[in-house]
Amino acid sequence: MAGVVTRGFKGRRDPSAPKLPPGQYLTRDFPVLSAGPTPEIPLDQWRFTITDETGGRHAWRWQELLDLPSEQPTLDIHCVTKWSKLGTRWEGVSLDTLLSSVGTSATHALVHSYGGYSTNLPLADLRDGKAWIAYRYEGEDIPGEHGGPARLLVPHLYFWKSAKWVCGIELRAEDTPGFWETMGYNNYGDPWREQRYTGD
Ligand SMILES: Nc1nc2c(c(=O)[nH]1)N[C@H]1C(S)=C(S)[C@@H](COP(=O)(O)O)O[C@H]1N2
Ligand SMILES: [Mo]
Repeated sequence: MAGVVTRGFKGRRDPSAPKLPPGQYLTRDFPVLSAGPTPEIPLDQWRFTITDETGGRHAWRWQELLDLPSEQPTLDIHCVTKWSKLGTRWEGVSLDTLLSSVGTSATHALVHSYGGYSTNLPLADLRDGKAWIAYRYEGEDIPGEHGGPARLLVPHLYFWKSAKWVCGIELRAEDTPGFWETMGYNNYGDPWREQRYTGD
């Protein structure tokens, strides 16, 4: 499993590797895909909480998130509805930074959003420079419709894993499917293996 993730991840740093996963087309605009209305989150009430498998809570307020060291990744994103967008520029905090203060032996993560959305993935897919809590897009605050004030970015998986309006991550000893994963979408969602639906 770890070998497969590593191979796919390194493959996209190779300039000769294809940039578009199978079945995807390129788009220049930025479609909005939301399963519900855009929630309003006043920044003085905003929290991001990591809950570990023993119930321990690690929470950051808005200013505490901004005070952490940030990164400016440039990412290719791939929606399961087949659009891909290359070279999007973001700013945010690596999950490695957030998880460094959290001792855990959990294997899975269930990500939660303001508004009720959720999505699941192996905890390993949030580590080693593969995931961020982002708060800037192309040099501006992330627009509300695209997940502002802050969203998860996990660009090596289909974009439904990149929870908009993220409010927390539950670390778990077992895997628990999220919103789309209970509705027939693939549990893992690797675009390079075209894992769109259950059974792919
Ligand atoms: N909270 C929340 N996050 C979400 C979604 C959603 O409906 N709610 N949609 C997902 C899907 S299917 C995609 S393709 C991307 C879309 O992000 P965008 O609207 O910024 O393009 O957000 C993902 N994150
Ligand atoms: Mo999507």
